Amino acid sequence: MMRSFRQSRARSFVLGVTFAVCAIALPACKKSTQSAADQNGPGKSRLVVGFSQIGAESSWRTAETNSIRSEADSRGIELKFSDAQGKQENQVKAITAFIAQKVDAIILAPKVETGWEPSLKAARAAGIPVILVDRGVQVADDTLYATLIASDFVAEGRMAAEWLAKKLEGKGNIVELQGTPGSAPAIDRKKGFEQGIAAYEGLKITRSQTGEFARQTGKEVMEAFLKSAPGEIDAVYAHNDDMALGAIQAIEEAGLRPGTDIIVVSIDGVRDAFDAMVAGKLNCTVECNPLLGPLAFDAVEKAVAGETLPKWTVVEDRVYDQSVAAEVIDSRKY
Ligand code: GYE
Repeated sequence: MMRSFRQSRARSFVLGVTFAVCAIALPACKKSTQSAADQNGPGKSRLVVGFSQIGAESSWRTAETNSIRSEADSRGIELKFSDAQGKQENQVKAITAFIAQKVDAIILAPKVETGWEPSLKAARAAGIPVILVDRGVQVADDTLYATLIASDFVAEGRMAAEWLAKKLEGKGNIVELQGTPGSAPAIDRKKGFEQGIAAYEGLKITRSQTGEFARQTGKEVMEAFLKSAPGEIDAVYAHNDDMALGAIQAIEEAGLRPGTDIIVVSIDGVRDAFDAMVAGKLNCTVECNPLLGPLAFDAVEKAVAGETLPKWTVVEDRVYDQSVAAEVIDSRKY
């Protein structure tokens, strides 16, 4: 964990910083102090938090939105929700609006890694802590945000590569469907996967293009890959399940069997991915837990109380493949 932390985030985090590792579902991670609602008490105003969400490009993101909304509700926190419809400029505008509304804290899921300094500086000047969720940013000064709550995407990419290398016995042509260009998960999942396959001379990424983390775009890109290299694709590595599900459709429409003729591995672990594994069409998914509400509001309450937080709370993930899909599908929470 530490090694990949340094590799992937050295540019944005100071070394030696401490960070907490906890699995989202663990009660141990639950805040032990009172909730904001309790702290507010009768007559006191409740916390107001602005949440700038990227959009709804994937089922992962919808699950994240729901988790944050429901956690705010259960803590009696007023949530101002802004959906940026996939545009960073809308996120920048949302932050400006939250500052004008004098919110107590801002939760930001940043679309891409760069371009945030002016917004973060404005929030800091107004004394409003910013909690980053799900994706990291590149800033020269990491005190501009209170904490990042996210998975280790380099590790996820590496886990996908290791699983695939074993499945293909170290040999084969892989096509890659990348996430949103410039986003932390696209950059780091690519990096981790490349690190993971580097040990295998026979494994090659023969084509790589963005599918924007979206099912339809993933399908279209896969159609183009299949047309340009008929019979030459052994496996698909998709940076998220939605694109893998789109690719599966493209493979079927090309008259091939996804999961058998072409191996498919992806990341997220959403419900539809488990269904596709049970159906034998998706081979493997690396979990990326979107249920960030509890950790995000623990961080909000601590930041508002003036506590210093770890720079990165790593959400732990694991690999699921077809061999366990049927057994665990009913226990999935998203
Ligand atoms: O994997 C993908 C989504 O930022 C971790 O964004 C998130 C990613 C997730 O659209 O499905």
